[in-house]
Amino acid sequence: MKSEIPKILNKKFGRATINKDSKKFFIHLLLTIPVILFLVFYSPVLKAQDAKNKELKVKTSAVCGMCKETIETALAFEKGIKKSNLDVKSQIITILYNSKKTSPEKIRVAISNTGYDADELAASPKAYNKLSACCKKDNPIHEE
Ligand SMILES: [Cu+2]
Repeated sequence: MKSEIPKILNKKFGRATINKDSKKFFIHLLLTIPVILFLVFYSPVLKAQDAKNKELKVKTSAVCGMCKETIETALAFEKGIKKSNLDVKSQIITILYNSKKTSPEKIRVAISNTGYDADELAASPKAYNKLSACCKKDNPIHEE
């Protein structure tokens, strides 16, 4: 009789641990499945988006922070442009765009239409004349 007590305890304890383990396993599975599904179904989508997104660098005639504002704001409203960042010191604007919705040519035209040169494309004279005096391209590159 004495030796049967540990056996019963063992059985109960054993079952308890199995239940705990299978619960843990089940929860683990529930958490893991969505992650796997996400990776399987979304990675091709993410890759496809990466293929569409391209980077373009354009040399502009921007000379100050106001120029940067003007160009970046105008480009934010352009179709297919996701991001743009102008470095005033180098006058180079880096643009992330969707190559299915726009093209480097269209982007350069958009920049020209804000009054700034875009690589070989000269600024639209009409827009250039509207720029404030500090933003004219004969100014040296300056702060603010
Ligand atoms: Cu300016």
